[in-house]
Amino acid sequence: MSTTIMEFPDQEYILPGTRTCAGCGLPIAYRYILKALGPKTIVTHPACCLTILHGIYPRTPVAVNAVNNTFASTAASASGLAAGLKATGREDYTVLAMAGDGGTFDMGIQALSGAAERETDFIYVCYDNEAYMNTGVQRSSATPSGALTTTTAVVPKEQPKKDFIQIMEAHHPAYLATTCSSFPGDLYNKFAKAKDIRGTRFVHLMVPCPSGWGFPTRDTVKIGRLAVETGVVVLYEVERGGPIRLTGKSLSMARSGRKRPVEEYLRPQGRFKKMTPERIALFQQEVDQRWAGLLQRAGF
Ligand SMILES: Cc1ncc(C[n+]2csc(CCOP(=O)(O)OP(=O)(O)O)c2C)c(N)n1
Ligand code: SF4
Ligand SMILES: [Mg+2]
Repeated sequence: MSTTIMEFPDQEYILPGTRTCAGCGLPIAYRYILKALGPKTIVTHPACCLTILHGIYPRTPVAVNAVNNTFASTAASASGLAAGLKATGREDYTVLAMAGDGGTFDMGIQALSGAAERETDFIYVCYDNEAYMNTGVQRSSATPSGALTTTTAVVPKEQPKKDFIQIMEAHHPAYLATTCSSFPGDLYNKFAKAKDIRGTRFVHLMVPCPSGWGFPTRDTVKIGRLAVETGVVVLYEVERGGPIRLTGKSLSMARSGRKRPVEEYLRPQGRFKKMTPERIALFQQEVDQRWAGLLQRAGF
C-alpha cells in the first residue's frame, strides 16, 4: 500500500536555511527521505553538496544525527555504525549512507562493493548530479557523454556514463531502487520500503543541479520529470536479485508505449549545448536500447 504526498508525515527534519544553491534538487529529495526514515536515523556522508546542506559545525539545519566521513569511506563508515548499533542493542536505528556520484561511482566503489557483498545492514543512497559539483563541476564517471563540465570544457565528455546501477545489481542486494527528486511519491515509498528490509539496500537517486547543468532554478522539477519521461532515468526496483518492477511514471510509460524524445531533456540544459544532431541521435539510441532491455526484464 503506497503513501500519497498528502499522507506524508508533517514532521520536518530539514529546517529552513540550508546552504545548497537555489533550486537544488538535493534538499527536495533529502526532505522526503528523512520523512520516510524518521528520527531514528543516523546519516553518514563524505565531502559533497550534502555536506554543504548539513552546514558548518556546530550549527546544522538537519535534525538527525550525522557523521562526516572521508571521501572513499562512506560504506566503511556505515558498516562501523551498523556494527556499533548492533553491539549496543540499538538496531531500531536506520543507518543511511549518502554520497554523491563522485563519492560512489568513482571513489567509494570498493568500500561499497565489499560491504554489499557482506550484506551489511544499511541503506546506501547515491544522489547523482552527474559531476563533482561541490568543487566546481568536474566530470565524473557518472557524467553522460556529450556533457560540458569544467574538465571537459572545450570538447564535451566522450565516454558514456558508467552503468553503476548494473554494478550494484550484480551484488544482488536485499533491495535496489532507482528514483528521482521530481517524483516525491515514488521516492518516499521506496525509502519507506527500504527501511523495513534488512541487509544492504541501494538507491540510485537522480537530482537535477541547476548550477552544474545550466538551466534556470525554477525548472528543477521539470528537468527531473523530463529525465524520466524521456527514459534517460527509469524508475524501478528489485528485491534480492529477483525480477525488476517498473514503478510510477516509468510503469505508466511502459503501459502506454509513450516516451518523449531525449532532445526535450537535452536542449534546455547548457551543459549539452555543444551536442551535434549526430550525437543526440546516438544518445537517443543508447536510451532506447536500455529502455527496451528494462522493459523486457520487467515482462513487457
Ligand atoms: C580524497 C579527497 N579528494 C578530493 C576531495 C575534494 N572534494 C570534496 S567534495 C568533491 C566533489 C564531490 O563530488 P560528488 O561526490 O559527485 O558530490 P557533489 O559535490 O556532486 O554533491 C571533491 C573532489 C576530498 N574532499 N577528498
Ligand atoms: S552545485 Fe548543484 S547539487 Fe550542489 S548545491 Fe548547487 S545546485 Fe545543488
Ligand atoms: Mg556529484
